[in-house]
Amino acid sequence: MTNSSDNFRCLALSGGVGGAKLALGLSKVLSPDQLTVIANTGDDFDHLGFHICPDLDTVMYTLADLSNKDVGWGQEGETWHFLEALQRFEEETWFKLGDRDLATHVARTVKLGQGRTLSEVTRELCHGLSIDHPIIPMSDDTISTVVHTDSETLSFQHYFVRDRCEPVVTGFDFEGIEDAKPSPGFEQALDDPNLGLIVICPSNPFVSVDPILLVPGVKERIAERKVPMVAVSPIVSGLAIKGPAAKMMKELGMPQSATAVAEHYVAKYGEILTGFIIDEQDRELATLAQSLGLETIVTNTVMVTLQDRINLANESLKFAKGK
Ligand code: FO1
Repeated sequence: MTNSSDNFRCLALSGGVGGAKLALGLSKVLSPDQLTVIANTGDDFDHLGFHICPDLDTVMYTLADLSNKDVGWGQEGETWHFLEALQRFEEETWFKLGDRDLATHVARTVKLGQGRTLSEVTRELCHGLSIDHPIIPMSDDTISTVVHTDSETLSFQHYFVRDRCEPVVTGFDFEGIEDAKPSPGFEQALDDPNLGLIVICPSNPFVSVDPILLVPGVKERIAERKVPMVAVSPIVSGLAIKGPAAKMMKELGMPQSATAVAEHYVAKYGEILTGFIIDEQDRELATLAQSLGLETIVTNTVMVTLQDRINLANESLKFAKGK
């Protein structure tokens, strides 16, 4: 542990694959009492009778060292007997549910059906996977990301997986967000007197980070607390490390750069965002990010090895208050 102060707490906000990598790095340097990971639930959907929470599952599998490292989602060493058998009945098989992964969706769906909240169910799933660090949904209320495209409006997984992010995006909505509340664990973490840092993991700004920060009351709570908040750019050298972030930026008429990510965050969360981390390949953009009023660190953000994840976690922690 590099940050041994018992009364330091860090909150990491994460989407799927990229965010989970940094969450893993943070979990290697912070104890379960010091780190809480909040996952986006805007990607959640009901499919084939199951309630599926892709970002929660990706973070869980990553911290449990069960994740499929090639694609980032699902479990390592999967078999696909369920999906192959399902195909015979001409049911939808575009969303690849592996046999091991399926157990998570069955367990979640059964437990939710018994009346537990998503937070309670996620705690039980984490316990079953022997995960010590708290992984908490952003809300127990249903918030569904929809993608507006130049031809139609699509639910997130239809856009992302079924249509392979091919449609041209024109905007996003988070259905249900106006009436949603942060989950109890999210509220507790935001109110923790020892909260010393919020890390926005290198996740998609539009469909992973925005839904978390736009849950009513979250921005206001962060502003009241005056806790440093640092964002790690998911864009390196004009490309997204994973996923459609750069393609979305182009289609939304934005430059595809780390600075444009910083501008997006400053426009939306300027009063609460204090720091920005960009990759050393984008070193020349550091002064631009600084000119937006953000304390900026240039470091390696491309997380290939576990040590890369730990190094980036340690760089993020440099922004903490009261270390
Ligand atoms: N992503 C894909 O690109 N194709 C899939 O078939 C797929 C299946 C899948 C199953 C379970 C799960 O938890 C995630 C899955 N994902 C799949 C990933 C996921 O839909 C996206 O990566 C996230 O929603 C974006 O963060």
